[in-house]
Amino acid sequence: MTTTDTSITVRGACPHDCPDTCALLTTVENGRATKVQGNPAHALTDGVLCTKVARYTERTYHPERLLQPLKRVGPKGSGQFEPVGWDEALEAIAARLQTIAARDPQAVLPYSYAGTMGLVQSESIAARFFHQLGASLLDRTICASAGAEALTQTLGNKVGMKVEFFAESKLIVIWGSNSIGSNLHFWRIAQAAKRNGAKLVCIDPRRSETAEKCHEHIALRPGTDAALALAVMHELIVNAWLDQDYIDRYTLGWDALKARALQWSPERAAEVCGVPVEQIRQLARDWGTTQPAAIRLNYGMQRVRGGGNAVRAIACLPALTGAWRHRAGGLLLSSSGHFPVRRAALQRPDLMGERRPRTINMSTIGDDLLRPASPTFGPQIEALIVYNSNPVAVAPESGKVVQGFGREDLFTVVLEHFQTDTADYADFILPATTQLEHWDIHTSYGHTDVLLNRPAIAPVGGARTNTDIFRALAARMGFDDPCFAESDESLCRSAIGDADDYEQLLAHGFASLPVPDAPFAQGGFPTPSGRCEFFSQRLADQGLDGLPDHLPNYELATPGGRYPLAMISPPARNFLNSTFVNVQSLRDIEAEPVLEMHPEDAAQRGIADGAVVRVFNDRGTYHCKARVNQRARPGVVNGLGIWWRKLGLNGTNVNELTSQHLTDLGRAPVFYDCLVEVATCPN
Ligand SMILES: Nc1nc2c(c(=O)[nH]1)N[C@H]1C(S)=C(S)[C@@H](COP(=O)(O)OP(=O)(O)OC[C@H]3O[C@@H](n4cnc5c(=O)[nH]c(N)nc54)[C@H](O)[C@@H]3O)O[C@H]1N2
Ligand SMILES: Nc1nc2c(c(=O)[nH]1)N[C@H]1C(S)=C(S)[C@@H](COP(=O)(O)OP(=O)(O)OC[C@H]3O[C@@H](n4cnc5c(=O)[nH]c(N)nc54)[C@H](O)[C@@H]3O)O[C@H]1N2
Ligand code: SF4
Ligand SMILES: [Mo]
Repeated sequence: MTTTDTSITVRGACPHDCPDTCALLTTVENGRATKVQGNPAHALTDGVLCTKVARYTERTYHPERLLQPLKRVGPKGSGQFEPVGWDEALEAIAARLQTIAARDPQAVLPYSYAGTMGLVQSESIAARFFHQLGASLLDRTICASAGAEALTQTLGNKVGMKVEFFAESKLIVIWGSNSIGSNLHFWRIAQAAKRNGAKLVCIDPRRSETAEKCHEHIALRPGTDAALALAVMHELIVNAWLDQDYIDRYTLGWDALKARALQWSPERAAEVCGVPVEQIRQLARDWGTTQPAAIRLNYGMQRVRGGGNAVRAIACLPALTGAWRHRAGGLLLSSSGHFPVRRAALQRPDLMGERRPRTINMSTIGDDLLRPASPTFGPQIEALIVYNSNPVAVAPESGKVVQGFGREDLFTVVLEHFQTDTADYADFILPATTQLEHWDIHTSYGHTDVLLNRPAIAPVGGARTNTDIFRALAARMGFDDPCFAESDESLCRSAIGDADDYEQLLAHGFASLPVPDAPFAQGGFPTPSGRCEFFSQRLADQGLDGLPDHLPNYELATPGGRYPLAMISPPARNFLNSTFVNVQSLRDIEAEPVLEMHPEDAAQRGIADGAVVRVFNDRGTYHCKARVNQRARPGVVNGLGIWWRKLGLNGTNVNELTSQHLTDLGRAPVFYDCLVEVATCPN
């Protein structure tokens, strides 16, 4: 913290679900935050923030910020509330939870995700609270679990290249990621590489902001990445572009993978992927003949049925050419496995004692809220405590989600900054602090630095930290274990590393993990075999295919089918999932919910650019504006997300159309495996 005569500057960390985890500097004048900037001392942030967080004060002091607890007064979902005191709200919530828990605590379900990525304000006191109660456990699958499981089965953990070394790569393949929109600081590194002569290739069905700035764009059909990766392997084999020494020493299952890859000629893959065969050959030639070569894989490509297998196939490519030998070679999907987080100390699963509560998958919350009690399911869900998430907007098949949240007999508490689509369905809404108002500690999934977030300002209005709210509830429920009294600063101190590291965080705001420059130059993968596992015995033991393969999407267009268009719904650049949709200046940039369509698909349906259209399938209907342009490839429409339903054109968003199917690995949702039809909308 630095002080001048008129203002102080406080070091923090961006809390959002973004791989960049930027270091923040907040200027505070007379107790009010006046500016949020990137910290120039943190190399990866380099003083630069995205447009969203550069406007953080607008969000923090938003006129609609929740400032006091609210109690429902109208019918469920009507959004009618009246203010109540904290004591009244906490008493009522504790009493209701106690009544339900007396029958079966598993009827209570926490629902949270990454509204904040902070280790303290996400799963620390909250997790302790639900563990002590014996509530159902939540499988947090909504974003990354297919890729995470796939990476773990192949490389051994969520580990990979250090992001800064992409600057030295000669070939960068950006695979299933719109870096400019969702990983801005990586894009800055890729630009540095480009200036040094690197070739950039983007693999994405959408001609994204990133794709149009790369040397090559491979606009494949959604869900066909494994076929592409296998065909690249085919070419590496037939052209002898392999590092056989690396394969022999540091990999497992090459003979079997080789046999599989030889079934995937570029011609066969071209047919499946819907791209020119020469583009596949060129990708293989680039990958096979350039060093150092690196893949920036991201989660966008794993939101389909075969997402896990696709990540497995792609994660094999660096080992085949020995790319890992160089610090600027290899692959990065997530770096989160590098961080030695003391999760058990933070979350205290031991508080469950002998109890083994059931686990509910957050990605099927629609179906699960509508499920009656049964011997296989257990008790009906009677209470839901939502924090750091907006499931009514972000979970798949919203029709079901809304129906579930609309159950008059369901008791719902939502901890929030704003009255989101989810908060509309609450019985009680509790106002939570933002990152400028609380302590936290942050790891990252896009780099290998730890960051400390200090509060810059006092809580706005009557807001309280998530931790404080769960501490207060614990006290009212009679949970007297001393762990419920632990302070946020103490939690920050004990979350990662040792005391010296924490002193450095206090002094500088960030610290780098001691990760080797080229972690797998000589193998040493954290798998059971210590090798890069092309073949996974662990998967085979579960009765699954031990080798990666192409699994076609659940929803594949067929000639004459009712829903001929594949819809993907990647994020709009100026929103972060559903966060920021209510910030006027950012919503003004996005203007309105849009569906990008290729001119041929639009012409066939008589749809003009700018027309309001109806996007529909058997699950529901979504109205938005058509943007007819070349960002969409033929046969694929891009419904940019994730709008608040109530700020959309007909009170729905893209998730009205998505399904609750799950991925091959990791039980994740398949947001981008979704067929629709589009028609003009009679006004
Ligand atoms: N501005 C902004 N930044 C964000 C987010 C946000 O909402 N807005 N969200 C954050 C979160 S939660 C996450 S998980 C990360 C996600 O970060 P990324 O994984 O980089 O995700 P996206 O930017 O969504 O990019 C996904 C890209 O994948 C493409 N895609 C869709 N289907 C396929 C496919 O089958 N194959 C291939 N190859 N590509 C496909 C989409 O068109 C899109 O351009 O971004 C984070 N950063
Ligand atoms: N169709 C479609 N659906 C998708 C995706 C997609 O690409 N397409 N992406 C998916 C992905 S990758 C993800 S990660 C999920 C994201 O799903 P969520 O994690 O639910 O993300 P957000 O929509 O950003 O909602 C986070 C909420 O947490 C609140 N919040 C932030 N900080 C705090 C805090 O400190 N305390 C409390 N109490 N609340 C806080 C914010 O105000 C915000 O309303 O959505 C998924 N849904
Ligand atoms: S959202 Fe991402 S790019 Fe924007 S400030 Fe946060 S970490 Fe940085
Ligand atoms: Mo995500």
